[in-house]
Amino acid sequence: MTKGNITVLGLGAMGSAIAERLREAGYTTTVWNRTAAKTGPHVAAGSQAAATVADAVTAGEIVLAVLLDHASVRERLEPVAAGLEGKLLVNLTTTTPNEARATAAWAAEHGIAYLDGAIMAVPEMIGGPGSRLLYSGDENAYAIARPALETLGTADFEGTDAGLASLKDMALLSAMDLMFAGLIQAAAMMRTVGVSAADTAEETTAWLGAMLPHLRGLASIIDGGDYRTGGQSVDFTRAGTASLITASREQGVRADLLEPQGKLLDELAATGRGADDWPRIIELLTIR
Ligand code: FVH
Repeated sequence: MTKGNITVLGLGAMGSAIAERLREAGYTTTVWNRTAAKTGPHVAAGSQAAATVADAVTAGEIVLAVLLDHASVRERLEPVAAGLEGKLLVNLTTTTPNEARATAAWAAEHGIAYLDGAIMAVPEMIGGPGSRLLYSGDENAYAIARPALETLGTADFEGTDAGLASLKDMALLSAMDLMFAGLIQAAAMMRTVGVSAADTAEETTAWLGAMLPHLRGLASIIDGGDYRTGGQSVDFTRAGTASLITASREQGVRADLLEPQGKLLDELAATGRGADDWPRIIELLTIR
């Protein structure tokens, strides 16, 4: 028994994984891709291919956009706004929060129920236990689409501001990027004495694993808003960061990845905050 008609726009690595999962879950799927040849394997597996975006939009009650970026979504959807009227559009394309809000406003103008999504998974994870997707925007649309969306992974509704899913996505990806940059820095330093990146990755994995519980302690200082809790101070951390920068340079390795934190700590010390807990850095990050 089929469960409904879902259109997937975009058959890159992620769109393909999503279309495949929806088929497995019993949905009738219509697929469209700019490079039409990519629809072949999906048609062979049971999907229908649409020749145009307009045809694809007509076929689905729910339309999932899984394109490259905000510009490609708007380029493809704006010409078919009339066809989307009364339908439910879920945009799983990575965008900034303001891009998501702009698309939500555009959808509202055209009578399109809009959900913005952020995928916290890689294509191989879709439908598996570790896959998590965030949604924000039209709550009623979320309630309707939820059974289908839950086949892709854990579904979390973040709120009616369409930018919220993207904001959390960007925040978590920021944390991830800084962590991965940390491995690059460590590997650059260790290879100066012949240690492989693989060995440094093993050591880094163990070390960061041991440090992860400290995230909650830092968060509690930030949420408390009192930066005199007796935690690790700006002065202490500043000296430590200065040592990291010096050690890196002594090994002939640029310290560009470490320097930004050093600069922020210097700024706090220069304004008389040296004895404060070092997470006070967060107060400098707000652009005023
Ligand atoms: N892959 C991943 O691990 C990440 C996980 C987190 C979420 N992202 C986001 O998902 C969106 C799609 O990513 P993807 O992995 O499918 O990306 P690609 O394999 O590069 O496929 C891109 C598709 O977009 C089509 N496309 C590009 N430009 C246009 C355009 N101007 N008009 C219409 N379609 C366009 C492209 O078509 P084609 O090149 O095959 O003709 C692909 O279908 C993305 O936002 C990630 O950030 C994935």
